[in-house]
Amino acid sequence: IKRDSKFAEITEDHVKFFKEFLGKEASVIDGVTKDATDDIEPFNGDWMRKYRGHTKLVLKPGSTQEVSKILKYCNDNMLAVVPQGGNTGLVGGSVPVFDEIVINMSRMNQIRSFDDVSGALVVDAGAILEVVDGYLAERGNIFPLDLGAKGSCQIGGNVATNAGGLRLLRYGSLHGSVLGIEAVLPDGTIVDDLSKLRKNNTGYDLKQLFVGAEGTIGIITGVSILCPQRSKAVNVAFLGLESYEKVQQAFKAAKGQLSEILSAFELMDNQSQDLVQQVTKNKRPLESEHPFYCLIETSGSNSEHDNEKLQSFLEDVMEKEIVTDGVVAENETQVRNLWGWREGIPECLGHWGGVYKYDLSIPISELYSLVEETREKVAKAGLMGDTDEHPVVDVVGYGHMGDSNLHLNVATRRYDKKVEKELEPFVYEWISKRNGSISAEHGLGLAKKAFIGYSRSDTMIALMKQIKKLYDPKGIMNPYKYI
Ligand code: FAD
Ligand code: 2HG
Ligand code: ZN
Repeated sequence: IKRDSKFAEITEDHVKFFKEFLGKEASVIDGVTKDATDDIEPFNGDWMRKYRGHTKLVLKPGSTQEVSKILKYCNDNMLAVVPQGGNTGLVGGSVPVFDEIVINMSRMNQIRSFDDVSGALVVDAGAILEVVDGYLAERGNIFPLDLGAKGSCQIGGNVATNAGGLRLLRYGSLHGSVLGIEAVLPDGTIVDDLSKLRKNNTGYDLKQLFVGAEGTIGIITGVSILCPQRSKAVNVAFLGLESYEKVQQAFKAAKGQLSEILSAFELMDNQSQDLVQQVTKNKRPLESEHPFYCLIETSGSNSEHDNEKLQSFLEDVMEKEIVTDGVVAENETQVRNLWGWREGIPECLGHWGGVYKYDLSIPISELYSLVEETREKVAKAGLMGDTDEHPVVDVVGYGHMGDSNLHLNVATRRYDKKVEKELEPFVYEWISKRNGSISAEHGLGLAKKAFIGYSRSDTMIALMKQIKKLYDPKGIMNPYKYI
């Protein structure tokens, strides 16, 4: 792709305007009037080290009013922008492609209000997920989303990507838990829809458009969200299984026997666990190796009762030889340790250099076949080997079994066109044939933009383009991405 010449180039006058009203030094990183390369680089590169932009200006607004003023000015002057949260997104959506201005939300990080009766929390978009969840924990509540990047990702980024995470099975999608949104449109208009109530059937539910819009129609500045009570009893089991067939049986049994206390059912193949071990050097949770592992979490109100339920579930699935081996965490440290084997996968896989990531919705019966077929294809092409000539380290599968969401990851020594050609469009065609989704929870960004047609019809894409045009007629919001 080429830089769109309709966008203006940033000048010293533009920078002067921003500096005047944003005031504080820390809120403008200026690479236009001076060399600020070192300070700017972290905002240009993404978490996977796969995408790199060339912005010369990073703005950090401190209020909704400031966001409004920035966007109005950019819109009037045809300056393209990229909204940026914690920059942990996995589709290259949060970094510029060319010289778009980065609008980084990290300074807007206050908790605005919390109602401990209704559970409605109102928070600035730039607040960090783990910090917000810590605040809620002190009050006996929980944020209805959790994911491995919690230490860096922001609520605004989570909502903008409609992140799914580790407990969607229990707490549902953000489309259900977000109660309201405050956002700024490209022309500076502030949309104040920060409702704290669950119900409001008076017309189109416009806030939903911002959930998963990836910064293409406006900047989210505040979020109101329903936060459930934190469960007093959390139990975690880690199981070893001999086939994907048995994983499915275990999932069905878990839903039946653990029903209302089941809060996560995560899948990991042995290959993924092997790579995690190579990086962390930690001792694996089970004595011997198994082709598949499941992490099951229960969250309920009565520890003894929940434990009993989990134990009898385990006895049952082991007696029926669905599960070969298993371990139950006995304390907080063990809970964290077992979760580490699941949550740590994305970070460990990056260890070798590059990872091709596919985040897919697949009918559950066929979910793992794609990993096997891909592994075979990559091996046949002579790419497997973890050497300079055969750069692929391994093809692994893991993910949110409870949501039919597979993460197919191909760990490689470097990003390499030969590897990419083996994987694409193969993976997308495979998904399309099964009416799956080529992006279950990470979004489109730059990485998946070209492939939206594998999951959406021409009619739907045309409607999306109309929405984009309506909200952002000049096209300054996160250009070159999404649709
Ligand atoms: P960024 O990466 O900064 O931005 C993401 C997108 O949102 C960009 O397009 C950006 O322009 C836009 N954006 C950001 N803030 C705003 C705003 N205020 N207004 C408008 N647009 C905005 N995702 C899952 O769904 N489930 C997981 O389990 C999961 N686990 C992860 C684990 C790891 C280790 C990592 C690195 C990522 C994981 N992700 C997961 C990816 C996920 O999308 C992000 O972690 C998170 O939701 C993005 O938040 P962020 O603040 O970092 O947003
Ligand atoms: C997870 O579930 C994240 O761990 C990341 O969604 C998945 O890196 C990936 O492919
Ligand atoms: Zn995920």
